[in-house]
Amino acid sequence: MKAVIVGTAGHIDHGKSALVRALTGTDPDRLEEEKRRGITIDIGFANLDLTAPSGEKLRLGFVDVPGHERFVRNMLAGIGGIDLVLLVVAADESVKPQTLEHFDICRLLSVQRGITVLTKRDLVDADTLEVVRMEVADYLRGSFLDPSTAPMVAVSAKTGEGLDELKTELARMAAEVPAKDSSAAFRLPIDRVFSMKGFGTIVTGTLISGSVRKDEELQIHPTGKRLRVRGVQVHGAAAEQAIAGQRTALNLAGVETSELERGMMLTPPGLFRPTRHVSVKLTLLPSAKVLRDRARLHLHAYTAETIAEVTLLGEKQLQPGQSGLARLKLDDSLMLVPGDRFIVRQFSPVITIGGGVVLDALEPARRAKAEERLAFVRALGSADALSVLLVRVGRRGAEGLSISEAVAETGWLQAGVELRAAELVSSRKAARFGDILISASVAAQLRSSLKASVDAFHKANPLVAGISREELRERIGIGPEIFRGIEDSLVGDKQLEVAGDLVHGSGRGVVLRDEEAESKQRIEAAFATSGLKVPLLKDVLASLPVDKVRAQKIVTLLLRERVLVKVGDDLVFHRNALDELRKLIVAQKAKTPRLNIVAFKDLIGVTRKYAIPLLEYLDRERVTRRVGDERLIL
Ligand SMILES: Nc1nc2c(ncn2[C@@H]2O[C@H](COP(=O)(O)OP(=O)(O)OP(=O)(O)O)[C@@H](O)[C@H]2O)c(=O)[nH]1
Ligand SMILES: [Mg+2]
Repeated sequence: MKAVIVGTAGHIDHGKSALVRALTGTDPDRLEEEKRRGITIDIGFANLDLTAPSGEKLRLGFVDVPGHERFVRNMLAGIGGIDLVLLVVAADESVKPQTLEHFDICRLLSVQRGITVLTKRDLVDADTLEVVRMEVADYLRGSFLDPSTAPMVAVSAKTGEGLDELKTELARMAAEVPAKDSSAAFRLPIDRVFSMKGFGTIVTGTLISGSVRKDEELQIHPTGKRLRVRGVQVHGAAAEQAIAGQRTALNLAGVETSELERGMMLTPPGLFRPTRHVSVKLTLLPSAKVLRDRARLHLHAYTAETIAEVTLLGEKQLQPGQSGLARLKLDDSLMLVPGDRFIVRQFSPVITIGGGVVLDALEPARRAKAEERLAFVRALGSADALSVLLVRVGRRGAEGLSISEAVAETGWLQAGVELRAAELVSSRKAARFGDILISASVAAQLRSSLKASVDAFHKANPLVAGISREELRERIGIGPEIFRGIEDSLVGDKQLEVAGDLVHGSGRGVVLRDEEAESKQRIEAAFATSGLKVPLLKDVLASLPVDKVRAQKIVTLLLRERVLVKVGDDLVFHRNALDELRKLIVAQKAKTPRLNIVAFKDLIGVTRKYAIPLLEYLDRERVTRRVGDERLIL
C-alpha cells in the first residue's frame, strides 16, 4: 500500500481541522485546550484509506497544522515531510494573512502538489463563492497551485457537500506522488515524544527517507545517543517496518522521554554527524526587508528549530525576492544533509521572510577562505550527483575524501557513494587508494612532487641508496594510504623503485667511483675480520684513499645497508660479529641465566671499554636486561 502525507495549510478558523475530521472521522485536535478553545495549537494526525483510479490502495496520513500566527513554529514542525498540501480558504473570508504565510512556506519548502479547498461553502451564496474562487485563483496564478493545473474544490464540512469530489482529487493526486526513496538512509525527524504505560518511550514523526525495522539500532541527533527499536507502528497500527512517506511511531528501548524532544532526528548509527555550520542557497520573500550580512534569524528545518547567524557569500546584502549563497552559523547542532529545505523567520518581530536549501552541512576541519567557500558552494549548487562527489573530493585536496566521509557529507547510502566513486575512477576524474578518493589533478601533482622529492634526495645524497619511505611521506605531507597509492603508481610506471624501506629513482643503484668502491670494501673488510675486537672507526677512515667527507658518506651508506651497526660513539661493529655475539649469549643462558661484567668480558674476550657499550646494545636489543649490577639473559 502506498503511503502519502497530506498537510493542511491556511488561516486560523478557516476549517482545516473540521475538514480533516469530515474526511477521516478523526478529530486531529487532541489536546484538551484545543477542544476547549476551538483552535488548533499543535499539529494533529489522522488517516484515510483511498483507492487510486488505477485500483492501487492508498494510505493517506494527514498532518493538520494550526493557523494561528502565534503557532507558525508548530505548523513548521508538521509541514516538513509532506507530499501534498490542502490549502484551506474559508469561502466567507477569502485570503487572509496566514493563508499567505502558509502558502509562502509551502513554496519555500518546494512542496510540489496540492489542492485548494474552499471551505464553509454552506455559509455563502453561489455569487459570493464565485467571487472568492476568482480572488483565490488570482492569488495562486503562476504557483504550483495555479488553477489551470491544480484542482480547486469547494466543500462544506457541515453538510458534506464536495467531500466526495475532494476525495476523488486526493486519490488522483496521491497516486501521482513519486514514492519517497525508501532505499536512502533512514531519517526520522521527531515531532512527538511521550511514554505509554506498558511500552515506555514512544516517538512519532513523518519518515522522510529510508526505512526502519523492529530491533534495529539507531542513533539520536544531536546528542549522539544510541538506542534500539522495540516496536514499530505505521499510521497507528503495529508493523514489521516503516518506510519513507509513512507516519511512524517507534517504541524505543534504552532511552528516557526526558532525553528526547521534538526537533531531534533518528538515523542509523555511525553514519551522520550533526552540524553547526551549513552553506545554503537562501531565498528571500518579496515581502521581506533587505537581509544584511551577520543578521540573526530563526531557522526551522523539519521539526527542528534554532537561531542562525547569516554570512552572505558574495554580495553583502540580499534583496527581497532574490536568492543568494550564504553560510549559516547555528546556535544548536542540527542533523542536516544537502538537499534539506528550511525556513527562516525574522528575529523580531517573528515573521516568515524566506527559506532555502542546504548545499553543504559538513565542513572539513581546515577552515576554508571566503573565496574558496564561495567557489565550492557555487560548484555544488549547479552540479549533478557525480560532479557533486568530484567537487567534494576536490575540496579535500591531498587529504582525500574517504567513502564514509562522503556518506556523511552527502547523505547518500554507501552503495550510492561506491557506485559514483567507481564512475569517477573509471572516467579518470579521481583516483582511489584504499578507502580514500583524491581528484585526478591532485594525484598528478602528488606524483610529480613525490618524484621530484626523490630526485632532490639523490642529488643531495649521491652515495646513499635511497630515501626512507617514512621520511619521503613526511616530506610530501600526505597520509599513508595515499602515499602508498602514489608510490605504487610511480613504481608501476617504472619511475621509482622500492627496495625494502628505501625508495630510489628507477635504475639508480648507488654508483661508486673506483676509489670509493675500494674504500667501501676496505672498511667492510676491516670490521668483518676483527670480530668484536674492532678497530676505532676514525683509524680505519684515516687509512683510506678518499677524503674525510666522502669517507663519512661511505660509512653512512654501510650503516644504512646495515652492514655495519653503530653500538656507541665512534664504535662500530660488523653485523655478522653482532649476530655471533647474540648466539653466544643465548647459548649461555642454559648454563647460567645471569652475567656480570667480569663474566661477560671473560666470555667474549674484550676490554671493559667495549664490554659496557656491547651490554647496553644487548639491553636495547632485548637480548639481556639489566638487574642491579648483573644482566639477566632473556
Ligand atoms: N458552517 C460551517 N462551519 C465550519 C465548516 N468548517 C469548519 N467550520 C467551523 O469553523 C470553526 C473553525 O474550524 P476549525 O476546523 O477549527 O478551523 P481551523 O482552520 O482548524 O482553525 P485553526 O486550527 O485554529 O487554525 C469551527 O467552529 C467549525 O465548526 C464548514 O464547512 N461549515
Ligand atoms: Mg485546526
